[in-house]
Amino acid sequence: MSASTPSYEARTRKLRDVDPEVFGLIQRETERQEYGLEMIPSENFVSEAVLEAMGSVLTNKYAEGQPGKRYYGGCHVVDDVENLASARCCELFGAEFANMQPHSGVQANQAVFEAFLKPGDTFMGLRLDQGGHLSHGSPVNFSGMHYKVVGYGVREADCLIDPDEVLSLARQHKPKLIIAGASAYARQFDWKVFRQAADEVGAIFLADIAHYAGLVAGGAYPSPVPYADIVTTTTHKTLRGPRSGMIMGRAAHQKAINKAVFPGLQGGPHMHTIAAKAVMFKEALTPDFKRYAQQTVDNARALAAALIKGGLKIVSGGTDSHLMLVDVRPLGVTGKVGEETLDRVGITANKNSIPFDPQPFTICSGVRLGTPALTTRGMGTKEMEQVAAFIVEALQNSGNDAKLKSVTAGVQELSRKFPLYKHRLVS
Ligand code: DSN
Repeated sequence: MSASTPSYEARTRKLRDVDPEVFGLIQRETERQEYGLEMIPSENFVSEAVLEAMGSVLTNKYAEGQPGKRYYGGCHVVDDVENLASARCCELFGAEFANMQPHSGVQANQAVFEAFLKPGDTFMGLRLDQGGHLSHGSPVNFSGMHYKVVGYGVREADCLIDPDEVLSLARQHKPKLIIAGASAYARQFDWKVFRQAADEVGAIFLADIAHYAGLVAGGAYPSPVPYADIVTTTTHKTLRGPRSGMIMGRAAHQKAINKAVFPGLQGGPHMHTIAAKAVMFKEALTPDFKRYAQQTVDNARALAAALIKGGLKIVSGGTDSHLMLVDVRPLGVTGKVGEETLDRVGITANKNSIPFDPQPFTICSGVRLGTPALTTRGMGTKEMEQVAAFIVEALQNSGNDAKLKSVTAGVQELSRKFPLYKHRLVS
């Protein structure tokens, strides 16, 4: 086949020529990201190098199995890719082994259940309505459907996890697995308490650090690696990598985890994504990333303080991480109206239940905010005060179009000062 065959010609055309519709949609989304303020704490902006790895020819390769033990030929290059990613992961987190293959955080968690539990077994996790994650026992998720869930919560007085409750529930129910981790908990987990609870009842201790992974990597949040049997995480939140998952842990569990991921749950690993994870680890191993992690936390603290000054309430009174749960009721709105109002001014956030929320899940009394994406753009504590002022002004004027328009102009002006990508806004 020569370079002039129709097949070669068709295969090598640019996206904009092949599919102007999809090209246009990607353009629109690039502009939305570039000219708005992204404050969903589970979102971030990957580097152009990570994007490049994700868009590489590695997507063409099947590689079921483990490096060196594949079910396909031609895997010598992708073996090196996967080994490199795993080695960098272990170096970054100090883990004894790493499995790079889970396609997502939920699939990483599912593999842990498959490796250590049988359907009907009991496990403990933070309740979804108190900040936990879907895969930690929600009745509409595999974890809540196939296993017996014992949920722990936060104290009503200070909205902090109560170590005594964790220990006493473990003693009472003797779970096989205890999960520590959250989607909307701004404070530090005391990993030692979960280790103690697991040791007392012979349970596996799983730390799901999907939200905190980048902060842990950068030394801005305590690491569970010395305490947990297994650590799972997504790779696209504070860790700032491709949309995916991974598992780390103690060497004694490596075989069970590898088997649960493949052939237990998945087929071929996404080698282009694993390459992007390798790039992400390389970036996260730099002093620059350490600064990023600390700045993300500093920014969150500055934002929380400024929002409190503006009349809002922060669940648990503040944050030790990249996120905060804002009780928006003092400004006379619900979480739903809060999310919609912020969307209108170009600030992207999500409504979220607060602990002991009187509102249903569809309305909520809170909005969850985070600083990972804005910090990636280069914003600091000074900008956080400005962002807080936009948020307060928007929420105070949710029905006032003229005011919202002027906040939108401010949001766009600020975003333009912190350009996101150099090679992505091609028109
Ligand atoms: N959906 C993610 C979040 O936003 O926190 C958790 O998986």
